Amino acid sequence: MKAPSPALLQQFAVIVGPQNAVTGAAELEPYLVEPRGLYHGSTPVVLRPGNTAEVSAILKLAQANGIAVVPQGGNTGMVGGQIPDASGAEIIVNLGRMNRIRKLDAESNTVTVEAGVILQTLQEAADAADRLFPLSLSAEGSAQIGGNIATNAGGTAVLAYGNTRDLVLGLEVVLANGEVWDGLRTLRKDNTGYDLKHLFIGAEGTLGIITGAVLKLFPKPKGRSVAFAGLASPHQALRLFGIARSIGGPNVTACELMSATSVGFLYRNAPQFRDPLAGKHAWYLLLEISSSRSEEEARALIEEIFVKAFEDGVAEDAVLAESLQQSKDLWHIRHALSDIQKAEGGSIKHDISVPVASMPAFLEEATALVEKMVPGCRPAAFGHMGDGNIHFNISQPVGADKQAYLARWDEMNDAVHAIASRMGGSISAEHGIGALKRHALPHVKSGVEMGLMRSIKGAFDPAGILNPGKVL
Ligand code: FAD
Ligand code: 2HG
Ligand code: ZN
Repeated sequence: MKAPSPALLQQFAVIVGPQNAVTGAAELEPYLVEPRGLYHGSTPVVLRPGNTAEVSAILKLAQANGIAVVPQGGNTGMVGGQIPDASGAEIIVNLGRMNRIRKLDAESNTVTVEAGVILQTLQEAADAADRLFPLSLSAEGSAQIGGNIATNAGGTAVLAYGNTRDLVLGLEVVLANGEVWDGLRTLRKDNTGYDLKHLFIGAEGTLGIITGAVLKLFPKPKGRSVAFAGLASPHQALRLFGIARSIGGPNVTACELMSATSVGFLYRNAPQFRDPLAGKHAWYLLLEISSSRSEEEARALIEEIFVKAFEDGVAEDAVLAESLQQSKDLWHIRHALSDIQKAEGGSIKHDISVPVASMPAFLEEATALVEKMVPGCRPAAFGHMGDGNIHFNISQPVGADKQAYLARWDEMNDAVHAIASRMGGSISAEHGIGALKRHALPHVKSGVEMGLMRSIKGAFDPAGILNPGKVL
């Protein structure tokens, strides 16, 4: 697509006000690189609109002039969807200034927000109203709710509350031609024609710019208990999860698996973290139990789970948090695992899901395969075991050349994805397709599915200005 002329850039700047049109090279830089450092884009301008009308005016002008627009939230996406290409022609629309919580209705258990509200801010607002907004992920201090919706983010509470898609009641979206769709409905039941919001959820900014949302709130649990267990294998982790589910049922609100290598990276590179267990174990499981009644009930359930786990020889050791601070510390270990991998050099990442019961077989087979492909590589898997979603990330061999190792990304991805696919799994459980996995999409979707997706894209964005080169 063509680059905007200086005169057109001026017109875009007038819409948001010159102070909200970022142009200097140093000021642009934070908008142009993403967390993995895999993509580094270029843009003439980042526009930071303050309201829906401004977003509408930007898209109207962009479509009329054939200018590509990359929507961006907190820039924490893992597949490069929020980064423009290297041409320097694409403009970024960052939603960060649209950060108002418009209405929190505790009685109806709904909250209406602008897209740029930071996830953690929303969690805190719900908490202050004695409610829970359950979406939780390690990047919650920066990720925006619009980005969460655009990626249908998963995170650590999917087991109990579902993906972001399950938390959305209504949306406000600016279409490619600048038209505003006001779908900010608060209803829990509404079977009136196609449910359009679901097309925008997970579309990664390719069908419209989300400017507002109505989200579900939940009763705040009265008690929470967190345990950190050491285990011999993913098979034992699966058995522990089974025990937890049979005793705790819907009270099991998180089940996160971590390999010894993944937590070892943390203790080695960030000494402020301490291993909560005395001995060494091959795998670790963080289990969270919530109770709508009391701390005592949550504690009693988790104790019952571990009595059974030790009786059955499933867990080798475990610590149960004795205080809120200890619970936070255990969670902190889990949340730090993604970032710390950078300290160990190049990491080739996977975000796969398989049926939960296939997780041990997947890990065994995939580990053997990558160790054969790159002798000395270090699988450092961790993830959302309760959802069958593992981040099967492989760090480079110690002392290897980082770029030479990363050059094997596609080859390793293809091999690992083939195993997941054979097991009926997905190559992107929660991070999306973006730019990173675009080439792989036609291999995991049928011709019928690709055709339908292209038709939808053509109907919503006939000029192809919205996030070109992403997803499709
Ligand atoms: P961005 O990164 O800015 O954008 C992501 C995509 O959404 C892009 O395609 C962009 O074009 C589009 N987009 C953004 N805002 C809008 C909008 N308003 N309208 C339309 N399109 C838009 N993800 C998980 O699912 N689960 C996890 O557990 C998880 N943990 C993470 C941990 C770390 C340390 C990091 C760095 C990332 C993690 N992620 C996780 C990935 C990321 O945080 C999520 O994808 C998040 O939902 C992205 O939100 P964002 O605001 O940063 O979006
Ligand atoms: C998490 O679960 C994120 O922490 C990040 O989804 C995963 O770094 C990763 O691959
Ligand atoms: Zn994750």
